[in-house]
Amino acid sequence: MPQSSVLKELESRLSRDFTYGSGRIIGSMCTCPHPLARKVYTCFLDRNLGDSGLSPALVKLEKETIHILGALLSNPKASGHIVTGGTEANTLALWAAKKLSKKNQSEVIVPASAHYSFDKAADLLSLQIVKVGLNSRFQVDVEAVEKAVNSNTIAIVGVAGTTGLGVVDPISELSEIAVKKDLYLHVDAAFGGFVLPFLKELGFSVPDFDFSLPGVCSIAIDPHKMGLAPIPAGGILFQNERLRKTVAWNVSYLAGGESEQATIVGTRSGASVIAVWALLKHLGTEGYKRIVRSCMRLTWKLAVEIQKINGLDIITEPTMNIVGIKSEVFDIRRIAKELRLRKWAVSLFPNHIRIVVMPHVQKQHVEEFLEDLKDIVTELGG
Ligand code: 0PR
Repeated sequence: MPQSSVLKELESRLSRDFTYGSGRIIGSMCTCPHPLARKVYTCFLDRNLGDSGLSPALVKLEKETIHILGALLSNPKASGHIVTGGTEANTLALWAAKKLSKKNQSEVIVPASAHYSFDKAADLLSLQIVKVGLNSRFQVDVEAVEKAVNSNTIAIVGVAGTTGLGVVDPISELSEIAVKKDLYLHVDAAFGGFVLPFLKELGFSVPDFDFSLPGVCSIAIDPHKMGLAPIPAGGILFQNERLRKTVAWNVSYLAGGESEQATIVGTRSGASVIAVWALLKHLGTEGYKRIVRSCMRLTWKLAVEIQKINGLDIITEPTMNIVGIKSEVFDIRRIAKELRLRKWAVSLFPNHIRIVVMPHVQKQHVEEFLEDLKDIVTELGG
């Protein structure tokens, strides 16, 4: 096929899919990449950090990127990488914990609200996941975590911005347990990492969740969620270089000479790293603060309006730009089905619909969504 026909066919076939730009995807944690990131990414598509000897300048850029993210998370000395996403970041954390554990130890304690990537990682690494229940505020029950610790435990996971509701676990209490029991503590801030520090800067009270707590060994923070970076861009930060080294491999024969890899994948996108660096430099604290502020304003508006609809309620006050819609009256699956028929891409959890007010979701989209929601409830007899 000539190039023009290939392009035409792709354009026509893919135009049927949902796009962020339409504002109809309101249940996703990704968004339209920032125009600068898009530009930079396409300029450097050929760069491969798997053969790092070829690109010493790019290696330096990744170190700078990690340094900036580390500073954002209270530890400029953190060591880590830009990876493919939260799943790789969480897997690397459990891998490091496993490598540091004693022989035959295999249990990892995670909140019931933890992302399914921990189940995947545990399956791959032959670890056992021990799921602990939540308190009335949907945070992990710290007492239950302490009770679950035994001689077989290798790590504890806390979530700063849960997938379903954006809730922050009591990480400082988990840190105390980790220090007391000498356990690895990983914090999954894949979503919250690009929200919480800026909420704090905006004057909101944000609980400690990062390397300011002595027990925190690693943090997942994803630029391809609220960082506005193109997919794939996750982040894994270890408290120090020694911890990062536990998952490092030396490869001797590469074109760029001997190289070290501390990621799961070998060949990996240098363009992703360059795009994240560019965004951190361009947007900076002020830029991300503006983005978080505008998402939060719309989130609160949405939460208030949902509570005014007969038969609907929110699960909990939003901590970040995520709202959980529940109903005591209607079947929430039915409402999700009706919303999907009206071309809203919502996310459905067992007891609630999750709305994520990402930067591509604008005021008019929220208003249109609320209108449809009201119509649906009326049709269902509310
Ligand atoms: N940790 C947390 C707290 C997450 O919420 C997620 C994904 C991950 C880790 C894993 O991240 P990766 O998907 O980057 O590996 N959270 C979203 C979710 O499962 C991912 C997502 C993104 C889903 C966009 C849908 C979508 O359209 O809901």
